[in-house]
Amino acid sequence: MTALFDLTDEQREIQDLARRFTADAITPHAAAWDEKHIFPRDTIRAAAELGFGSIYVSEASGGIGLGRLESALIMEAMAYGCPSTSAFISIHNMASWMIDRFGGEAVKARYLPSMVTMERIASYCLTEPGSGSDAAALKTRAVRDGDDYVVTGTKAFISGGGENDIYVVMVRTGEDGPRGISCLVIEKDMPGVSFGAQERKLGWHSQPTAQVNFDAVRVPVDNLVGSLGEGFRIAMMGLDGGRLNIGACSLGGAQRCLDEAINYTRERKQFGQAIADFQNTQFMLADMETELQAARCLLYTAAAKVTADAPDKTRFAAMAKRFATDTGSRVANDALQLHGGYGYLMDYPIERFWRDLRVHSILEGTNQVMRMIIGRELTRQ
Ligand code: FAD
Ligand code: 2MC
Repeated sequence: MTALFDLTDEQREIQDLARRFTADAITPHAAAWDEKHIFPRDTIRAAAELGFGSIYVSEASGGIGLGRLESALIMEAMAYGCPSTSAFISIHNMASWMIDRFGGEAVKARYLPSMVTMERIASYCLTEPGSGSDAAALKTRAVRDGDDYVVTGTKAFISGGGENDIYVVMVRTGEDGPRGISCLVIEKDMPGVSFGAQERKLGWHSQPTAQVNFDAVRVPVDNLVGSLGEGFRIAMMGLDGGRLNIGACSLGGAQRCLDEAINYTRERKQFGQAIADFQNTQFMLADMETELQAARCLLYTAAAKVTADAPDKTRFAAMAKRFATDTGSRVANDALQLHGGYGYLMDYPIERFWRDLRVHSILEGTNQVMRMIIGRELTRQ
């Protein structure tokens, strides 16, 4: 019976590999990346050498062809060192999968070989200044002219904006609403592509975020991913997986905070005893552990459903994202509280995790949007 609820040997090996990589290449540097706003391109490429840039890209396209649970395990392990860097790699995975799953042979051959190695890194561009939660209201327009689309518009909050080489962009090619949206691959160096200033953020300092502008950018027609009008569905299917990964990044970050809190409270003494011996401390740690385990169970179940293409996969991905990201932030907040004033200092890692995890309740669909997805499905006639 327990085998049903346990990881397989292969999954444990993948988890161990990701944990070793994190301990060697991420954890020792993450505080400096955060403080100095360093984008760790070399570490990201090293992750790609292990296949972590193409986790659920098919083997035929050069990926490692694993499922979404394995992806969650890898993201969770890397987030134990740096949630921001792990999430950045997740977004590249999402964009790569969209090209692999829906792209024609030409677009796959042009981009995927350099994407699986992360020699070229990809961004996912859905949000615009005037459309965030209401993503289907996007206005960036692509008009057919001969063998090109001419693209004009602006994407906001783009992770990797200005640094990445490839932009997987949702554009309007037809009517208003979701059915008039298509998906196009646009390169950084195409004439007419420009970037806004780097955003100044509360967290996620190890990765750039910027507005991306398209001013009459000519994009070859065969850079279309999927068919005309299919872009919104492709974008949403990408997010089913992205949301699992963001939830997994919260789990990994929160687990680190819990481990730090256990160590700290065992060593810190007040009123002549370790603060770990106060019942309040033990009750807080007990709740942190319990809620984290519950979130992990839901997230792994949702991941298995997305791999299996289960009919309720979108609802489960939304539930898991909502629950794991809210739980992760609560655990990080409690860990900070248990560190007292020291938790507020950059000498300890907690405040970085607290800042990095906070945005997971906002991006890849706010947690209110997650509730909308869940509620709509429950009440659909
Ligand atoms: P809004 O949609 O304006 O929402 C504001 C508030 O209103 C929220 O609390 C929201 O939940 C609430 N709200 C809105 N509609 C409803 C409703 N119907 N019912 C109840 N409440 C509602 N986007 C990309 O496309 N690519 C990226 O790479 C990317 N990276 C990001 C990186 C960072 C650091 C950040 C902060 C954002 C990033 N985003 C990216 C954008 C992100 O997905 C959006 O910020 C998010 O979807 C919310 O959109 P918004 O900011 O426009 O907020
Ligand atoms: N899989 C497949 N198809 C889907 C789908 C999914 N997960 N979700 C929706 N669709 C289809 C849906 O079936 C419908 O198809 P049809 O026209 O054939 O009936 C179509 O898409 C439109 O769906 P809705 O009617 O649900 O569209 P609506 O406009 O009401 O809103 C909502 C959908 C709110 C769920 C969507 O706009 C949304 O997810 N908003 C949040 C935006 C978001 O997550 N942004 C993240 C940006 S990326 C980021 O932040 C990063 C850090 C990378």
